[in-house]
Amino acid sequence: MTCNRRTVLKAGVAAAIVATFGSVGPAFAAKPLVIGFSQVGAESEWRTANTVSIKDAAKKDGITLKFADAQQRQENQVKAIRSFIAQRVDIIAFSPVVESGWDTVLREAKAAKIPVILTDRAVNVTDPSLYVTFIGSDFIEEGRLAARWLLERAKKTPDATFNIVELQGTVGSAPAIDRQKGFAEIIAGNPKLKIIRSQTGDFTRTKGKEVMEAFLKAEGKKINVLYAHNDDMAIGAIQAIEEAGMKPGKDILVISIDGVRGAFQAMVAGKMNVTVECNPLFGPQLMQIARDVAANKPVPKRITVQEGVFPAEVAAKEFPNRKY
Ligand code: GYE
Repeated sequence: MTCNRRTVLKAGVAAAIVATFGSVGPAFAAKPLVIGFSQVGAESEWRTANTVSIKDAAKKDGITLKFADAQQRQENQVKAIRSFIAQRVDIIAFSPVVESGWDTVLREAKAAKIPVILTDRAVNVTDPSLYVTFIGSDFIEEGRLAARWLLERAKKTPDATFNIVELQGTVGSAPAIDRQKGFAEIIAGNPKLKIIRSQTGDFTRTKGKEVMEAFLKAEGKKINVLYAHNDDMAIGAIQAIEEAGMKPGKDILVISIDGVRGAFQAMVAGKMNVTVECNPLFGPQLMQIARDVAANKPVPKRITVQEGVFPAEVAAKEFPNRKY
């Protein structure tokens, strides 16, 4: 008797669930996906936009995001990844601050059967099966595009030589290594274009300004071009150039990468000449890939983000369209 009543009751509850959710299966199966994400830090406008894009996309998709800020330190990222493994998240995603030194911790993730998605920056590992996929930009190509802009510009003044100072990104990071490589490849063998100083500014405004001050002290008016691996360093350097009594964008050409709003403002003000776009807004794409990986669907090993080049001439027109 009691047994029967319970059966009826159960059937009633199931019917109510079916009525509410359409079918019994998904209502019970819909456990939110949990992603552990280790971010590089908050070093630049680009990074801030990237963090917002990832957090917003997770929220919109009902994905639980465990977010850890590594403050530009690899050991913090290793700790965060180990804690994600201990918490048994469904997916680990991270933007590696530097390229090397990841084998051990990624082997631990693999042993725990937690798939790893790389975002933005690549790693140098001996076993590519340690991560499922990498979504990010082609940094070598960005460096090439920056140099090609300068080559075109140099054609306008065939007799001039261009002494270049380079502000590099974080030492050992994929964007610093590749942006240097791509740029060097294009100017190689051209006697008019010469890098006279190159030093890291760690992708920040403060360091960009400091290092540019040192460049100016050492080389002064010999400097014709600044090539910065990101906009924030370029914006810091612009201040240093102005404080040294020179005109950024005129006395010293300013070439940079990212395409953040601050760069567009600098171009509109005539203080920067060109920025090569590096798109940080891949949060929605990352969530889609995470869902595919969790569902065991095949995903490409390399997913490249599309981007453009924006010279100062188009800055005012493009500025209202910029989303970061
Ligand atoms: O260009 C820079 C940031 O890894 C692509 O990191 C990213 C770079 C970006 O700090 O602004």
